[in-house]
Amino acid sequence: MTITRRRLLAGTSALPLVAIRTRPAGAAAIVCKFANNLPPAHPLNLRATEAAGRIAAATGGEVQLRIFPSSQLGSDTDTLAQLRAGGVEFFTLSGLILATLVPAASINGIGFAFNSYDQVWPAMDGALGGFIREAIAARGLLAMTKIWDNGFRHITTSSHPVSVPDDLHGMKLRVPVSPLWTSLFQAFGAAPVSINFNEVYPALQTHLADGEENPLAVIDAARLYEVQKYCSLTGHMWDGFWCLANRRAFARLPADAQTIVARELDRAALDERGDVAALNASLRGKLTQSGMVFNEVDTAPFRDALRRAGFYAEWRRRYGDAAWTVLEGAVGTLS
Ligand code: X2X
Repeated sequence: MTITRRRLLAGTSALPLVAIRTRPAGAAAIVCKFANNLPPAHPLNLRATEAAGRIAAATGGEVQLRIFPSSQLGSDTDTLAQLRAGGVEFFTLSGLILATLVPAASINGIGFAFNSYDQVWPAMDGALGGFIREAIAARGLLAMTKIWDNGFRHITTSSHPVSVPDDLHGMKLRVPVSPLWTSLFQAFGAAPVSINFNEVYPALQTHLADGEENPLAVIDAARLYEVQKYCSLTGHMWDGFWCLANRRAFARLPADAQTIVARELDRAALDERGDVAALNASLRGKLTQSGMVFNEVDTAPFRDALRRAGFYAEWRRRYGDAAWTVLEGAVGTLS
């Protein structure tokens, strides 16, 4: 590719000039792997790719983020281990899965805690998110300030719509690898099976699982509508991706590059939140055209089922009163 002078000017004119570094002649670029489990078409990958471009431009090419979508470097469980060991520098991971290492990080996934995004962002950008980020730091990982959106999760199945908790009874339901997810669906009487996302499509295709649950943006981007018929709008939890960095790798970046990387990843997170909100509002029509059958769900019987099963009491005990108070400060009294 030839870069003409015009292109060069067009490409850089939007950047604040103060942010541009020049790489010392001969200095090697620092290449960082940025891993995630989502398909390339998901807004998380589109916005991460944009951030990588801005970071390269603002560091004069010194810092290069290489994006690895679709669990190319391994399952979430494997990639978390690689992040800790330093083989992967950046990784966006659901707080609920991160909870296998940082138990507090699943707290936003308590069933029916959040009603809407109006509660989610003030909590996750405020006290609740701060509490979780401290717990993450205590386990040696660095979380960027802004959590990326996954979304409110809904249940899909190949067999029948879910309208009341009994519809889940005995259902082989794929859940991500996380104690909270297993506990939630056991409380409904389902038979949850823990499967990393990179194996979900074939697991549904072969009926290793008959159902799963995800936000509409994931159901669409991963083409789960090809192997699932019904989508029941339970919105049973809100889930987001912490943008995690290996602390030693991040500390090795030049100080001004650290500032640029953190700023641009947080900017990408905010852009991605906007994209996902728009998709969540529009995708029902597209997925219906692809053959999915949607139903609205009255969530009250589901909350009652959780209460009766002792779900809230159990998780309050597991997180501890201090954490539970921060959660209730954001969403009101639970249980
Ligand atoms: O594994 C999933 O279902 C996904 C893509 O939503 C998460 O990463 C939690």
